[in-house]
Amino acid sequence: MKIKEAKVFVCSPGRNFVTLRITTDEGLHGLGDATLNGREKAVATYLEEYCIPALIGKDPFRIEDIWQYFYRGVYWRRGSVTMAAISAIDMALWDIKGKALGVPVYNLIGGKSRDRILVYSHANGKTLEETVEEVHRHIASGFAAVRAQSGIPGIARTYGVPRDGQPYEPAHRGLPEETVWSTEKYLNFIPRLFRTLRDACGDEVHLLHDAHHRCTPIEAARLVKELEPNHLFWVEDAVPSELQESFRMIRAHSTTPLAVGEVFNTVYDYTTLISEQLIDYIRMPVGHGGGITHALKLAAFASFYHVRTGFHGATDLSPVAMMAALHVDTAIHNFGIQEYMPHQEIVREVFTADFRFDRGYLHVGDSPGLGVDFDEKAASRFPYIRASLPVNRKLDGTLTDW
Ligand code: GCO
Ligand code: MG
Repeated sequence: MKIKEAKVFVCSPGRNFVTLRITTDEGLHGLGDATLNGREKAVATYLEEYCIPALIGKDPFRIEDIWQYFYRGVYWRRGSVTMAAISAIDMALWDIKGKALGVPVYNLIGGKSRDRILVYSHANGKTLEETVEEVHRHIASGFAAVRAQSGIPGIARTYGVPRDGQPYEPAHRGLPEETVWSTEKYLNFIPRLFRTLRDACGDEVHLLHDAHHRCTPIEAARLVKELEPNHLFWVEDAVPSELQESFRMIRAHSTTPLAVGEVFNTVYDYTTLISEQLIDYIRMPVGHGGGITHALKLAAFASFYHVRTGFHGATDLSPVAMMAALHVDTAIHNFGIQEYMPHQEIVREVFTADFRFDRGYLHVGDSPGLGVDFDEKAASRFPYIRASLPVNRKLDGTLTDW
């Protein structure tokens, strides 16, 4: 079998998605997600200009070799654009192999290690009271694990809390909006929120929180220490994590479990964090970190250090990436939890994915390949719209992490 054609589609059913479709001379096709929120066209061009011409004629079964060809063979390795492109190619090849052999991808990568996949949902409110109410609502609708984000008194808008009538994930049309941030106000409020939540919701439910890269190492240490009595499942991205060594200080102060890495894209972003057991969960998106092939290697490396997975699953990844993550979640031994935000209804006009939600867990279907379809005609009704994530400034106007 040979790769005959590969095509990139950039569509915007509610938000932008970049989809790669690889077709073989035997008429099989595979799908990959190449969406990089706010930088969609960079990955689309990378694929069209540099990868697709080199893919034509290759044997789609040689997944590892093709991965190395686009990683090692390009010289300029790593980086979010390159790795998102490689991820899309990799997912599409696993999809093709599964379809060619008539098996779901999880059966190509070790088979089922579990029957169902624990997921966490996103609850948020503008105030403490609203957030508590929302967490209750999520528990009542069946979730066993809930991430809580809240508006902060004294700050107009914050990460994770949508404006009325808008879908949660903030990628707004055009250039970035500017928001204002105060870590001092945040740190004064969040421990109170989680004390209230734990009292109101009891001990059973898993509570999670995303600090979204906003603390300094010592601020992060204070945060996780003050949250410790409320037994969170994890605190995510406590600091901007380019400097892995920051976690030595954070770790020394608390037993609150730590999750890191939704902006990472290779194993090398994690070497210190994992080998020194400075974190508990890896967040690298399967769709940004070299696809299924590299996610399996990262998970294997993490497993030797008792670190588990908690792959990114926000709605800025398409259902193709979601399915790829679910197959990995199903097969690996050191799975921890999967982030799950249902896509807007309109996304289902373009993508259909073979999984179902049942009482806090996702169940992946047994369709051959990844179990996801893409409707090219429907996609053409939703043309690309430039969109950007916000830019964040401190109260005095200094640019800070969003
Ligand atoms: C999460 C993430 C997302 C990111 C988004 C950026 O934990 O789900 O922090 O909400 O902000 O993926 O595009
Ligand atoms: Mg996050």
